[in-house]
Amino acid sequence: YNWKFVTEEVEGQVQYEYAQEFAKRMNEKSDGAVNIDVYEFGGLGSETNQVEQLQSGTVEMAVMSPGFTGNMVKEGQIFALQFLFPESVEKTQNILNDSEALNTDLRELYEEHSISPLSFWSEGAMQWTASKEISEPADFENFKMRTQTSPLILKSYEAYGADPTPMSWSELYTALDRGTVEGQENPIFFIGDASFNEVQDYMTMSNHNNYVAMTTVNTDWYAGLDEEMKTMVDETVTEMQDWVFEEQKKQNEEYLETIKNDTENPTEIVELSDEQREAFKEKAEPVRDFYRSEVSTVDGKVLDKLIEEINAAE
Ligand code: 6CS
Repeated sequence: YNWKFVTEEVEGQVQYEYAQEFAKRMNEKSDGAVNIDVYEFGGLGSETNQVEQLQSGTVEMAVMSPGFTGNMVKEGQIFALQFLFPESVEKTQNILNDSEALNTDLRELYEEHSISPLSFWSEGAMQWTASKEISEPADFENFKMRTQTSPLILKSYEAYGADPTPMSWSELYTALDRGTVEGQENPIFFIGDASFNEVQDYMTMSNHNNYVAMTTVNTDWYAGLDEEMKTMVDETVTEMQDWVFEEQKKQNEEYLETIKNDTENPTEIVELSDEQREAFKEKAEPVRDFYRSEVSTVDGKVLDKLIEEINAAE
């Protein structure tokens, strides 16, 4: 067996290291029968190109961010809703592992587009970096914010009064440097590894959302696997949930120190008070109704079920 596994990140970053570890485990378990080539981001095009490659079966496996599938799988934009999941990455990960709304209902909606998400996992809590201090919604007024391509992510920043622009992360460093955009959201490890802190002066510890990625396979290819191989894939996907939790935790902790200790390119860390966080939450809340009425193709059913699961978990 020779499979291709594409990721949206580069060597050292969580998605890429995940895919390498996955490949290693599959190779060992199959006594060398399964060889998976892991592709770094960039070699096969943009994040959106990679979605198309998985759908067509050019690649068998991909780590994919729902933030790049929103124009197609509307429901997947659920992850754009800010302050929905708990602030704790651990609690969020447990919900991602057990959620029927995601692992059954949302999965079926992706499968209509030949994408089978086998697991959902967090790459950490997201923070805002910016060219100015962001500590209340008014600071976002007309602020040029870079986002991924899902329309609901843009909508979420418009709710704060911002002026969002979707782009691939491959263009982001230069765009921040030139001021084409003034800020962005990502987990800390990614901000540090991609050096966005070099071209940003502030990082708000907003924890406004968890970054969620999916381990995906081409639906027809997966259905065609023999039972033994399918079981091996499924088991490895399950094992990897704990592995990736530890990996993101380590990387996010390490990069926070790196960013704090970078005296050459200092970044001011902005902590939000409960009141300040509440002000963002208030603005974010109505986006859920917009999701239910304008985005969802199933009357918000996946969201309502997920909210029940989140409430039960908390
Ligand atoms: O901001 C982005 O678009 C990128 N962020 C992460 C954490 N992974 C890949 C993604 O393309």
